[in-house]
Amino acid sequence: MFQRGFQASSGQFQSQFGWVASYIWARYNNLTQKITISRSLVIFQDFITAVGEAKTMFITAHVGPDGDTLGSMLGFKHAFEKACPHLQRVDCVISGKMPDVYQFLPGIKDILRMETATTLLTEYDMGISVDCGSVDRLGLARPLFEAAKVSVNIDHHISNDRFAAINIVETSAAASAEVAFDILQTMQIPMDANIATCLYTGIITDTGGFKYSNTTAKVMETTAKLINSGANPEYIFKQLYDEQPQCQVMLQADALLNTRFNAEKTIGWTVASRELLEKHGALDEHLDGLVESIRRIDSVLIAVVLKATVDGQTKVSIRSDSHQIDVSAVMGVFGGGGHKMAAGCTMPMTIDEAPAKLLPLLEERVRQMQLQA
Ligand SMILES: [Mn+2]
Repeated sequence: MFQRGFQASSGQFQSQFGWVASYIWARYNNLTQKITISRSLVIFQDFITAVGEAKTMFITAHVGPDGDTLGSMLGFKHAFEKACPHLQRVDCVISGKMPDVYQFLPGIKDILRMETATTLLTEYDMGISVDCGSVDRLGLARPLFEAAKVSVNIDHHISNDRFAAINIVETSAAASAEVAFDILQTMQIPMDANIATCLYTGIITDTGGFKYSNTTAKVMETTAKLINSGANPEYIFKQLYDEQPQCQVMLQADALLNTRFNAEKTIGWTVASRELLEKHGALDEHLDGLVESIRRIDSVLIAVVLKATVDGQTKVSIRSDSHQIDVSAVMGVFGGGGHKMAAGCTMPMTIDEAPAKLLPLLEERVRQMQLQA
């Protein structure tokens, strides 16, 4: 299926005529379907060719992986292992810790960690980074990624700096999993329940449970196809959101009670020290979702959670509640990034020092927005 799918079509449209010719040809024949197919073939062409030529592949992602990161990695792994028998191995590897909440994902146990992996090759034919905006966020996996014969960057962050040989950065996509779905469709790799569960998880987590502005009609169409292929919405939702450990609920209640605000209450922030995590016997991942609770407060336009890292720096998680406030740009000032309304960075200072550096920039953003209104 895979062989027939991409070889016949790509040969016909791309190698001989290129995109412009195939577009004119399709218009001439009034075949809109062909236009769609040839457009995605142009975008994915180099990637599809590289997959066809690779014998060994590894897939990696940013440190501190989330549902989209892991879902996209595993979706690709399941799909390629099933549909590309010429691939001798598809290894998934991440740097750093993996949140427990994603243990339900099919194949999650096969994801290796750079810190402990002993079976990795020193050089792969193909290295794929998913859901990662810049190469330094690959952490310990970066050297392996850079050593690959072909490097690929598949992502949807607007801050992505196109760090690979092949870059597929679809900033209009809600999730990397949505991009992965489009690629697999173009390759005519059939969905199954495992692939669908992984990609569905990526989409539901990056759309905040289908409630952010990135929840487009296309997202819903993709999601419907994933459900038809075996993704179970009730099961996945329960795994992700309805089963929180007690330490998580208590930690977040504590941190939420200590939320601070500026005078107009347009900016709300809270601080999570290592001591606070220890007090509740909680891990870093148990702060997930806290920033949303602050953003939900009616007056708040920017919500921030400042977390102390083990090495004494400050990890910032930030949300905007207005389309007019681009928090990704503010995070860029500190070497971070993300999406317009959801972003983050690591500041090289303690959680006591960080607010004084960060808050004036946020105040300025709110002021600019109010002036424009
Ligand atoms: Mn993502």
